[in-house]
Amino acid sequence: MRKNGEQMNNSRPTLALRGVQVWQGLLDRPAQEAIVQSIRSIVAAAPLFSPMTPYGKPMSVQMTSAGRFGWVSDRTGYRYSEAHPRGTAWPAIPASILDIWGKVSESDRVPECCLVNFYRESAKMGMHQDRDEAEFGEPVVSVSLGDDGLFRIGNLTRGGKTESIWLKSGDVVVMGGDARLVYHGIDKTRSGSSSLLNGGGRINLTLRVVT
Ligand code: MD6
Ligand code: FE
Repeated sequence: MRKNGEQMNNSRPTLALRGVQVWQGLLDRPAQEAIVQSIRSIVAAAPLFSPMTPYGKPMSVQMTSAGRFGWVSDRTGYRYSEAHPRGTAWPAIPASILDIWGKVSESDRVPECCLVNFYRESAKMGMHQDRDEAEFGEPVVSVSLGDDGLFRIGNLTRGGKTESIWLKSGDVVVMGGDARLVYHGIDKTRSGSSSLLNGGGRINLTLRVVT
């Protein structure tokens, strides 16, 4: 929990869906452009790769990370790693991205991983829980940039009724508290819906405390 006087924030999420907070339009266009610039330097130091699922099929989303830990996936499974698949350390999480965590997370920890997901046309992400972290008391914060993405929110167990929302460029999602372990995924993106990224596509950043 936040200590008195630390990082006070008087804004509020615009929407809550099954306990998942959505801060629509939290980042204006200049803020989005600045973050895209910092993602370019992350990708220069730690190139995007297509993780292999344990089933031997590449994911449709390309990934890289910043921070002490990055998320990797290969035939031995999914895990956090202190090295990029090519063997190098991950770059630091840029301050402009850490600032978003400070605004919305209500945490006094610092994120140790910023996972960068890049969706080209027709990429999607199946329903999953984020449960490779040690501390489920800490939220996961996500930032959407570029094309709209159809975000589906389910339940604490697989299956059942779901609700969906289009996430737009500049929207921030906080998955914490009772909603920390809900199943969620991206069904599709709306190609050409944003002019933010040269060449189109969608970027989603997820900030996590890992240890
Ligand atoms: C995406 N997001 O928006 C995928 N996970 O592309 C996630 O998987 C996610 O948005 C945890 C918390 C928030 C998220
Ligand atoms: Fe997730």
